[in-house]
This record gives sequence, structure tokens and C-alpha cells, in this order.
Amino acid sequence: MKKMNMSIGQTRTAVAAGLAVAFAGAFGIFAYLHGTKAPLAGYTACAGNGAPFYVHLDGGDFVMGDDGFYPEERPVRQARVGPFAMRATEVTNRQFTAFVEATGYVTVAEREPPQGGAPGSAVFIAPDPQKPLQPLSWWHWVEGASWRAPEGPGSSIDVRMDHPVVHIAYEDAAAYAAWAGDRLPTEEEWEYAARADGTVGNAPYRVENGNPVASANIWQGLFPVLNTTDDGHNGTAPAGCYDANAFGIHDMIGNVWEWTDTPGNAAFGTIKGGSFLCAPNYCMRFRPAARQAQETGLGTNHIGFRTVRLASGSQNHSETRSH
Ligand SMILES: [Ca+2]
Ligand SMILES: [Ca+2]
Repeated sequence: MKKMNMSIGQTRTAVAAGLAVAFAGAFGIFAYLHGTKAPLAGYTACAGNGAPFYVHLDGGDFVMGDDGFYPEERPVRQARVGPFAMRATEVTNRQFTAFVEATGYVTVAEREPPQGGAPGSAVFIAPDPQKPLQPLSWWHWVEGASWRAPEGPGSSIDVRMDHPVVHIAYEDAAAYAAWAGDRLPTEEEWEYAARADGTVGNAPYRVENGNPVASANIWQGLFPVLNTTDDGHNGTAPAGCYDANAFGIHDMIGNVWEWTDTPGNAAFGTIKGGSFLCAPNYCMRFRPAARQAQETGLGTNHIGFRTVRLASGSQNHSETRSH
């Protein structure tokens, strides 16, 4: 294991991360801290342990963006999407295994990097709280880390087959989507689905009888050194364990970041939804409007995806519900 060399893109990310800290400080820990002294009620039955399941969405006009958080989310604007069907859960290790077994596909993290050397990917490792904290020092380049071994050699997905697949680069997600007869969502489609007719707010929990109930897998406590795991999961959770939103879709917020088909600048794409590493004190991106630029060739152990298809498309390995 060695510390990841920072590319220009990663340097940009570091700057963005610094801004995130500044903004988090500016806005405080906001209403999220309400009720966190008591454990959040946990997840229940998981919906991601079967065949891909699609939810039909009518589309239409909606309000996109947010003026109250990070600059890249601005401005608030009107947007419109047509009808489409979206997977109710993130793509799981079991589903991605079927794709690899059928095609022999090799992910970007399993190939020799462009700069040479052994294949690998970036893995989050909590830093030593006794040492001074350097920005992004919690990301490490781990040789051998890939979707098959999310934490590197010695780790495996054997007991995580229903968790979302991770270490997915953009082209990996696009290749799976094409194989499945699907495509990746545009950022507009993704945000439309995440907002669910405005029923999803900016907090990763809902309040029930005065008590918070976790509606997403994020980080509770002080990132990056203390995760109290009040929502039931320290890392990824099995797909579909938290309540679906009003459209019947799970984990749009949290668990793993999800690729969209919307390009960013240069070699960057756009990911949405935040992950199990997003905390109120850092990266408050567990919100529908939040977005992050991501190097298309770098997965990391908190980036996955889900797919969409035409609303009238093939039903060959799915069933759909209509919303
Ligand atoms: Ca969690
Ligand atoms: Ca997600």
C-alpha cells in the first residue's frame, strides 16, 4: 500500500474538499444533528437481493439545483425529463458478477494503469486521530483493490453479494449498462428520481413520532476519524435496505455515489447522491441537488451506479411498477 499520488484532477478534488469543509463550517451541522444522540432506527428488509427491478417514472418539469449549499449546485433552475424507468436499487455485486461472467469484462481498476505499475484503486482508510490531519490523507492507492476485493488483497465480496458494486469507473458502468440493454441516467433524470416529487428533503433521515429514522446510509459522527454507525452500517449496506423514496427507489441518497451520463470538465464526469462517507461535518452531499466532479477513470470504494431504460423498453429481465 502506498499513499496515492495526486493528479491534477485529484488536486482539484482536494480544493473542492477544502471548500466543502469551509461550507460545512459556514452552515454548521444544520438540522441533521437533531436526535443523533439516540441511535437512528435501522434499515429493514432489503430490496436489492433479487433481479434488477425498475420503476417507471412519468417525468415532467421539476426544480433542479440548490442555492443554499455548494457553488456547483447553483443556480436553482427549471428542468424537464421525459418518461423513463430507473432501477430501484444500485447495481449489486451479484448483478455485476453476472455481467462479468457473461462477457469476461475487465474493469479499469483491474487493468494496468496508464502510468504503468500494478492495477489498483483508491480505498478509504480512516486516519490515525493522534496525527495531524492532512486533506484527503484518508485516500490510499491500494494495489489489487477492485470490485472483487474492495479493500484490496485479502478482502472479498463473498459476504457482500447484495451490496452495491464499487471501484467502478465511468466506462465500467457504461459497459454494464449496454450489456443490460440500459444506459446511465443523465444528471437531470437522476435528480428528478432522487427528489421524488419534492418529498425528499435535505436531511438523510425522516422523523417518525418525533424520532429520526435513517433513510440513507451515510456517516454519523466526526469524519474521517469517528463513525458512530447509528444508521446501522459502517461501510456499504446491502442495496435497498433503507426506505424507498416516494417513487419507490432506494439509496438514491447515500450508500455509494452513482455515475451519471453527464460529463464534467476534461476527464471528469458527474456523480450524485453522496456515499457512506458523507458526514454532516464534511461533504454534505447526501442531498438530491448535490453533485461532484469525478475522474472518469477512477472508481474508489465508494462509487457505484445504477441504470435506466426507456419506459417502454424491453422487460426481458425485470418487472416494473408504475409511478
Ligand atoms: Ca453509515
Ligand atoms: Ca446511492
